[in-house]
Amino acid sequence: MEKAILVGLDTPGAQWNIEETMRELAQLADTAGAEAVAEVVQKKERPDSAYYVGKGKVEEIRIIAEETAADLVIFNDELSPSQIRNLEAALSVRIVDRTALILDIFAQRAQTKEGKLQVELAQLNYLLPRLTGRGTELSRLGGGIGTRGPGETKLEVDRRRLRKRIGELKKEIEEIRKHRHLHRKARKNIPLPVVTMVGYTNAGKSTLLNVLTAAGVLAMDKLFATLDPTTRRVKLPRGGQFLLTDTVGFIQKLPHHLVAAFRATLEEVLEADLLLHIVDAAHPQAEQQMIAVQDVLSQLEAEHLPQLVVFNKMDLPEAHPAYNVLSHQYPQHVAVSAAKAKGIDVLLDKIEEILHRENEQLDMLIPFTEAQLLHVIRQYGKLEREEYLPEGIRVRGVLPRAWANKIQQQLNLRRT
Ligand SMILES: Nc1nc2c(ncn2[C@@H]2O[C@H](COP(=O)(O)OP(=O)(O)OP(=O)(O)O)[C@@H](O)[C@H]2O)c(=O)[nH]1
Ligand SMILES: [Mg+2]
Repeated sequence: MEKAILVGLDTPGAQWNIEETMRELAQLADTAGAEAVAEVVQKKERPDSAYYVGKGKVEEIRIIAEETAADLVIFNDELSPSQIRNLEAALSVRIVDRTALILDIFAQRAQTKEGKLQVELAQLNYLLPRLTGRGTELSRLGGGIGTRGPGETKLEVDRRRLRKRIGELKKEIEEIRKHRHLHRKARKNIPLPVVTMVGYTNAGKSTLLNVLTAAGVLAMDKLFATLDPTTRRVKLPRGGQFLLTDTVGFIQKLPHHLVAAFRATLEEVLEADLLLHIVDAAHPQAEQQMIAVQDVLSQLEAEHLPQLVVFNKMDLPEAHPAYNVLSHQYPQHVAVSAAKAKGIDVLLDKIEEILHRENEQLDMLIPFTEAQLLHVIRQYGKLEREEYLPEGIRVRGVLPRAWANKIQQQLNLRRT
């Protein structure tokens, strides 16, 4: 394990309490494979533009680094290219900021081709303005890009090579997305409403998916255990079905390059009829975590989707005080313990109720090739009239909005 010194700023008006944010940084470091050997926190109005911490603190960190033989220093915010350069010169150890740390974890976790390409894209976009020509950064990525040498010319060559690779990555990611679109288009399935789980990392999303579907998704006490979305079918109490998607966890200060790179996948996932916002109610910063999740959702323009808040880990006594406060702020909620499979019936009832809540008047023309859609209307709503016209079947009736939306989406997909 590499030895790391963790450095954070205690700034006035910060959302998170400093102990908790440093604890999270230590967890991130641990997940990435580094052991925290020391922690340095400075109370400061705002980050120093040259060194992030004050000049005196830099010297303090240098001494600690020598004493502990640290391999790297990890900073709790994203650093500017010049801050990294200055700190590297002053400390002579590797400097890693919060963004690079999260990108590193994602790089280790990515399983699918698409996930790997997206992480690489985010890493290169992060790296591009930070190339110094002095040497260490590119080799950190390992593989593919070549070894470093000093010199301005070499730097220009590297920049050009990076830009070229970024272009290629974007193209490849777009190809995969197109392919998936075609695949979806070719599938002739009965459309089902989509429920997507979102939440802070480690909230219990994968555990809940496993309880509901026996999916066998990896769930563990690590940050970002899940990267690639998984979708499973779940049965509702009164016989209906929906698709449940587990997805990557969010975190405060999620690197914007990462959000940008994952945008395409996340947007598809968020074409949902309902979001389940899973909350670790036992976490001391549960409320701040909820705010961080809402923040990422608004970055993804998904804050308008209907949301059901699921307070999880209710088996733990620590969950009760937070629940007592937060449950009033989120009237639309349920309380569960995914680990103990408690409250699952209530959760499913609530999902069913929400999916059925709003009915829509239907008046649409269904092509003969999509006649299976009539079954959906019969099963979930009321088919009042069907009229066989030369160009298809004109149907009128009522259907819960969630299913009506899916039928509309399927018809649109056929037309593209
Ligand atoms: N006590 C308790 N622990 C839980 C509960 N649900 C999940 N956990 C634990 O919380 C940890 C994280 O669970 P995951 O299901 O991996 O969380 P996740 O939201 O999928 O996390 P990421 O994939 O990292 O975003 C695991 O150690 C679970 O065993 C619960 O209801 N009670
Ligand atoms: Mg997970």
